Amino acid sequence: PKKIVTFGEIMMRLSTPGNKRFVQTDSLDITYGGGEANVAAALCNYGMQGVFFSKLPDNALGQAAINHLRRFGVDTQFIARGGKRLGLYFLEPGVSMRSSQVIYDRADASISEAESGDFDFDAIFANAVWFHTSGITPALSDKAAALTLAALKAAKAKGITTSLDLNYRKKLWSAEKAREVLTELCQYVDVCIGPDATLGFHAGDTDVNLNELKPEDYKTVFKQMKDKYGFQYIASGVRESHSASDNSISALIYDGNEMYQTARYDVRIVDRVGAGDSFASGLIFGLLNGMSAIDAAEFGVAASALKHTIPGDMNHATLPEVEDLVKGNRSGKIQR
Ligand code: KDG
Repeated sequence: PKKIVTFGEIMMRLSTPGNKRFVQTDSLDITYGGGEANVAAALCNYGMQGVFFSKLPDNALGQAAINHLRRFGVDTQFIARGGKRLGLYFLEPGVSMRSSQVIYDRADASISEAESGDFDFDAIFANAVWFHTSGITPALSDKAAALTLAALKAAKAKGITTSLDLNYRKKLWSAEKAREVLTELCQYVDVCIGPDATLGFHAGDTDVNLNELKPEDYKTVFKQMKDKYGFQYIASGVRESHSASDNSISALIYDGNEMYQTARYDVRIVDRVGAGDSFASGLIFGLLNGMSAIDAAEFGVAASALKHTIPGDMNHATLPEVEDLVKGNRSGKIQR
């Protein structure tokens, strides 16, 4: 199978059961997730060799996060052990008119203190065909930002295709800092993913009001970004939120000439955390398997639609299920 490497943080997620609010719950459900870990897990589900590297504490909680990844068959051999702690995040899922709430408790997590000596990039990237990371990881600390840059450079030096999901997290850093750091990282990125392409990052470079951008206007922004950074593709999910329980989703992909929009799906939300990572992994899977840009984006958005129906950060949808949905064999798909 093709080897795809991802790098980032995996956290323990503690979520309230049964639509309870944080202030009323007496118990919390445990799972594990993190943008790039979610991508590695989904790619393993599609039969690829997903390798996730990070740093986790040398205690039972670090081991539990590794064991979770192993359920999917993720290759965890390059995860460094040590440092202070496992990052946590608390989730109060939203429903109807009540939005989801996220509280991070991830300061001083082992990955934020990791250094290049923790990782052997030659071994990690040997025989790999793709490297994926996100804008979450460089937001964790200056050290994590330096590692993200070093990993992207090492991957590019080996001729590996790279993708970055911008994944802007305003709770982790300011728009100014994000723009500064991501601008440098983007020099080493082939496939740029994320509607956040527009937020706090590119915003300073254009007079378009990005919050009011319509899909047809994205082409202008995507073209500017491609010209500036030389991306091969820029892709973005498009989400229309009807309530915390119902969304319509589709995606856009720009190849330097054409902008394509996928079919739209009306989804009832069971859990939408990781839906963007499902899009990214589907897109990567499609591009790696010879699909055209639009077909890869169609695969990604179908995978993302299915993720909305599955609890937890990681996508347990199978390859035949995603393919079936792309073919229109299930309800909820609205042709473009
Ligand atoms: O994309 C999903 C992630 O947001 C989730 O798994 C948690 O990595 C996470 C984060 O930093 O929010």
